[in-house]
Amino acid sequence: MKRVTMAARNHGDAVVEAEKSRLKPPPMFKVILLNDDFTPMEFVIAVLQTFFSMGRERATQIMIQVHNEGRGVCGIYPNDIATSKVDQVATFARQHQHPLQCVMEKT
Ligand code: TYC
Repeated sequence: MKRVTMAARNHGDAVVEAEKSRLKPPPMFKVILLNDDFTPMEFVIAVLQTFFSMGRERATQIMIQVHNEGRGVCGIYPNDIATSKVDQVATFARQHQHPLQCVMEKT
């Protein structure tokens, strides 16, 4: 593929040619929480705060959405990060004997 340079930009005195990246952005994956009838709401809020860096308000909104609609997106990440989040949630849920399920889906 032909190299393409972007418009010249002025950095103080120096004029530099920024080169357009020839790397494709990585495939991204939605991490999705699934509803069930048994996992306590407070546990789901704790999961969203702990593993998805949400504040209590946002975590509560997402938990309610999952409770009402059956599923909800917790975040969108590259493959390795998404896989790690799914594993962390599964491990944490198992430790507490809750049936909470978390899956990933290519965007
Ligand atoms: N439905 C659960 C309850 O009523 C709460 C819940 C919300 C469970 C979200 C899982 O991903 C979930 N206790």
